[in-house]
Amino acid sequence: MTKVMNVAMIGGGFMGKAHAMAYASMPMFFWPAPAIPHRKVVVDVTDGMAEEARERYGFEEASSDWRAVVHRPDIDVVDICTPNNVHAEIAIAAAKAGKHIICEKPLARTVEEARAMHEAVKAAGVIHMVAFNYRRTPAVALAKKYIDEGRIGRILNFRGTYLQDWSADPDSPLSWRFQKKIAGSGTVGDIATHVVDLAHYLVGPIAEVNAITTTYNKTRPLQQGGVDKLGAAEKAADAERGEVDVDDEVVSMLKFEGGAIGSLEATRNAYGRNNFITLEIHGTKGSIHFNYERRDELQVMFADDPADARGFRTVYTGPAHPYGNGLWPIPGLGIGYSETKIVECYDFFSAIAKNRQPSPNFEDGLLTELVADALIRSGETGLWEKVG
Ligand code: SOE
Repeated sequence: MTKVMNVAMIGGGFMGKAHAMAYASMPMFFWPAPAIPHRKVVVDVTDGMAEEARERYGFEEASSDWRAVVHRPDIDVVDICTPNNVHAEIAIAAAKAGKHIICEKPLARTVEEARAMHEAVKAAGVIHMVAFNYRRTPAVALAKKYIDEGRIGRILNFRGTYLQDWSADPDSPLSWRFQKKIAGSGTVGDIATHVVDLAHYLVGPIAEVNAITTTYNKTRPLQQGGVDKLGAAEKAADAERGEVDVDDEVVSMLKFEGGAIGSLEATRNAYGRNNFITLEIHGTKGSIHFNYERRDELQVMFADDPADARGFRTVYTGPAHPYGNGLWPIPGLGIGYSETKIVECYDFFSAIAKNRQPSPNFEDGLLTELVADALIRSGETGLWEKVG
């Protein structure tokens, strides 16, 4: 019999939906499953919200008291899907209670919080993961495989973008994502960290950054209710406005510890771009290009192809590629956001089953936080800033 593990999920918003769906689906894709995640308790801010999340996401119980829930002896895994301001407090309590932890990104608001979280999970000896899900796109994992096999040679250059437009309208509401005390930073923590995680995964640690950060919309309409609706939020041009005290956009040059150079751009103000995560990597033997909006595909160019066939080819990921044994049996059937979360769930429970830390874990999350901190510092000083 496959082991059943009880999950307490804290937060029933967008990420709660994504994680609950992955708990239900993971064993349907990856069989034999490393464990059956049982949706035991969902926690939200009020009893009413928790009960709604329970009914909707298929949990057995609902609660509005995360402190009581993380201490329950029947809980094996604590899943943190809350805004960033409570990641540290919940993770540290869950670690002390001996629970395995998966935490939404970014790991924390600050380096200090991330460090404390890392110390807590190390001391507790639990399994820990940060939910940077885009690594789990099969095409990105295939890029990693080609790089590890040396098929594009030594990496010279990395170009990464993450462009969205859900906050381009100055009258979209002041959600928690625009408030430093809750989010820690703006675009830097929210989406540039995804690019940093991908850069660390594919190329290696970033050593120095030289960034420009800017805030286009210094005020936004105050939001009614706490639920973050992102692009679906209603505009309220006439409402009272509050201050935005985080960055809207970051553009940076990068130096990697291994000698590669590169760049990163992230914004939520790029009209026409939705979830435009692109990666281009040039090596001494070839190049790789990925665009999340065409996420079934990896573009790859091998420099030793015959002269009359040189150029980028398109590989459609499928059974021959990473995670292909669990996902769909024919290339091109369609990889979606859900699949990245299902794969993430599979890797997390596999790590628990093997008692081996997955990647990215809290140590990787701390390294990403150190880069985010350097980006913010560099945005203020206008200078190259070292990571760490
Ligand atoms: C908003 O920019 C957001 O929801 C991010 O917080 C997620 O991490 C990203 O994957 C989708 O966009």
